[in-house]
Amino acid sequence: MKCRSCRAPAVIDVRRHNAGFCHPCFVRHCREQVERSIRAYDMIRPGERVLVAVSGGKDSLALWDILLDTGVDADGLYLGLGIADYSDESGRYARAYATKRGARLVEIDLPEAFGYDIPTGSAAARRAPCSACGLSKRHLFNQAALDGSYDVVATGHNLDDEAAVLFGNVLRWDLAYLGRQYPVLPGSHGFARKVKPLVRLSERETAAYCVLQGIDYIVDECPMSSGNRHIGYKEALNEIEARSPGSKASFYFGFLERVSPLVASAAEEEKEGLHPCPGCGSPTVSEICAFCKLVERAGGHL
Ligand code: Q46
Ligand code: ZN
Repeated sequence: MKCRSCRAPAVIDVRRHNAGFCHPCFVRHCREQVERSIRAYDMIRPGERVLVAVSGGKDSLALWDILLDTGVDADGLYLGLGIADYSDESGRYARAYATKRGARLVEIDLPEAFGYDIPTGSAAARRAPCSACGLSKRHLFNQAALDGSYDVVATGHNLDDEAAVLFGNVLRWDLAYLGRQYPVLPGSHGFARKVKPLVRLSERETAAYCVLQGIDYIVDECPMSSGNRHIGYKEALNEIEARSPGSKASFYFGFLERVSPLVASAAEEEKEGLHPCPGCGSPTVSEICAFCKLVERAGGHL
């Protein structure tokens, strides 16, 4: 197979685009896909400061790398979740990348700062590990962005992630979630803008990007991910994609273009009735916010 752009021997084929790429043209393809998303959804404006949520995995490191290479002012934020060896190792990859690039990595350690880790804290709070983890991440990434005067929080969600989340939301016809599922969530009082610049790249492309660019990342999955519903949705979509390449992209981008405008109001309604949490100041509709509730039940558990 030859490279679509320059006819040199291809190192990767992307069936969705019915194209092969050589190493330099593939790297350019990845950058172009990211820049295209940034422009199309007005994710990052010139001069803005970006905080990248870095897990040490392929997606977040590829994202950080592409943002730095395209001239975006991007620092990383690593959150220590206290998931035994997995956290130790993923932290090492995040730090090693930052050192290699001379980039700034902010670190927050959950056990140290809040007195709980995901395995014991989620059990104490009677929440599924991924639910306690997701809540902690959302809150702390946002808080760190506000504290550090960043304009934007960028996460490494890729096309496979977003298509799987969409699949789950459609299976349950969860209109509030569907209304919020968009590659950019605008900032508002107490919330930094959230963006997902990798939505035009698949998991396989971000992995290939890291391998070709010599970026070391944690390959192991989080040990708490078994039982995570999204894994099943991903497998189902992968089977469909194998039979008809491009299905995932048309499912997701068709939703963004044609359905998202119709359901956006479902999320708007939820915004009403927000007030600052007395514990942490984050906007919430409840008496105290979900994160403060989690810390109350899980914190000090170690
Ligand atoms: S880190 Fe956290 Fe994931 Fe592990 S506990 Fe679940 S949500 S699977 S992306
Ligand atoms: Zn709070």
